[in-house]
Amino acid sequence: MALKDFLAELDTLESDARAALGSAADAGALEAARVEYLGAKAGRLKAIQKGMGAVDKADKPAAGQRLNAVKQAVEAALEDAQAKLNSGAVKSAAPAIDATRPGRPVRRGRLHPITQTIERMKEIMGRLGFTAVEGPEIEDDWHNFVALNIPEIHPARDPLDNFYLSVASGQQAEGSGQQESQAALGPDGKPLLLRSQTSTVQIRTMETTPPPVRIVSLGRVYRPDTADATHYPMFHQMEGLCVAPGVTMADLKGVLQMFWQSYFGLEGEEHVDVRFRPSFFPFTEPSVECDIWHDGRWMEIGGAGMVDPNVLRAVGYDPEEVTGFAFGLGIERICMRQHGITDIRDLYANDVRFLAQF
Ligand code: FA5
Repeated sequence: MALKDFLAELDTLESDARAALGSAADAGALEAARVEYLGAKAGRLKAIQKGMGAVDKADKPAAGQRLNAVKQAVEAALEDAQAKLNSGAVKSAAPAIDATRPGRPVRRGRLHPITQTIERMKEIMGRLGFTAVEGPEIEDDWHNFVALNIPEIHPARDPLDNFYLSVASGQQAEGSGQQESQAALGPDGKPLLLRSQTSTVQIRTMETTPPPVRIVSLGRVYRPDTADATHYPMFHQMEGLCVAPGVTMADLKGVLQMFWQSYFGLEGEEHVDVRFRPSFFPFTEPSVECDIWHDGRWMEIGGAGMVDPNVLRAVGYDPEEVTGFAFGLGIERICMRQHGITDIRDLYANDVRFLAQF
C-alpha cells in the first residue's frame, strides 16, 4: 500500500474520532466512541494498524510515526471529552426537570410526639421559674442510689430491675462462642448502670449549686420492664426540684396545679384538681403518688414528696436551713392521654403513618 493512502486513512479516522468524542452527550455515547475508534480488538485504529504490513518497507517508519501521533491525539481527545462530561459542561439533550409535570407536595417532617410533649412541659416549667438541666444517662452507684437514700440492701438495686453495664473482656467464653463480659465499674469501683429515674439529676444539681435551686430535668430512663400497652423498657420522665428556705408541700401542690392548668390550656378560674395519695420513695419524706382529675377521672401522673433530709445532707445542704419538694412524672403516659394513644409501643414502632398524625 502506498504511504499516501495509509496516511489518508489515518487522517479520516482522526477527524471522525474527534467529531464523535466531541459530540458525545453522555457517558454511554463516549464509551461507544472509545470502543469504535480505540477498541483493542475491533477498533478502527487497530484495523489500520493491521494494514501497516502492506505499506512499503521504506515507508514503514513514517507510517508508524503518524499512527502513534494519531493514537495519542485520539486518546487526548477522549480524556478532554471525559473531563468535560464530568464537569457538567455537556448538558443532556433532555431537560433535567420536566416543568410540565404536576407538582408533588413537599412533605415536611415534624417532631416526635414525645419531643413535642417535652418541649411543651419545659416551656411551661420555664415560665414557672424552673431552669431545664440535663444529666447523664449512664449513672454511678452514688447518684442513682446512695445519695438518693437507697441503701445497699434496697430492692431498687436488684439486677432484675436495672440495666447494669458490662464491658467485653475480649476473651471468648468457653464453648459458647460468645465474648466474656464483666461489670463496667465507675470511679468508685461500683457498677455503672443506665439511670432508672431522673431523680439522679436532683443530686447532680444540688452537688454543684448552692440553694436555692429550682430546676426541671426531662430525659430518658431505662428499666427492664416487659413492654406492654403502658410500659416500655426506655421511657421519659420529667423531674422537678425546688429547694429553698421554707418550701412546703403546699408549694408542690400549687406548682403542679399551675403546671397542669397551663398544660391543658385552661384559663382564669378553671383549674385542674391535684390529688396526693400516701406513698413511699426513699428520697422523699413524706412521699406521695400524684393524680390529676382529667376527662372525668383521676389520672396517675407520677411520684412526689418533700426532699428527705438525708438527701439534703448527702449533697452538703443543711436540712435545718432549707427544705424542698421534688416530683417525677412519666412523660409517655401524659402524652398518650393527651392524644388518645392507647399503646405506648406505637410511640416507638417508628411507623411514619402513625407518627405523622401528631
Ligand atoms: C419514680 O421514678 C420517682 N423517681 C418519682 C419521684 C421523683 C418521686 C421525685 C418523688 C420525688 P415511679 O417509679 O413511680 O417514680 O415512676 C414515675 C412514673 O414513670 C410513673 O408514674 C409512670 O408514669 C412512669 N413509668 C414508670 N415505669 C414506666 C415504664 N416502664 N414505661 C413507661 N412509663 C413508666
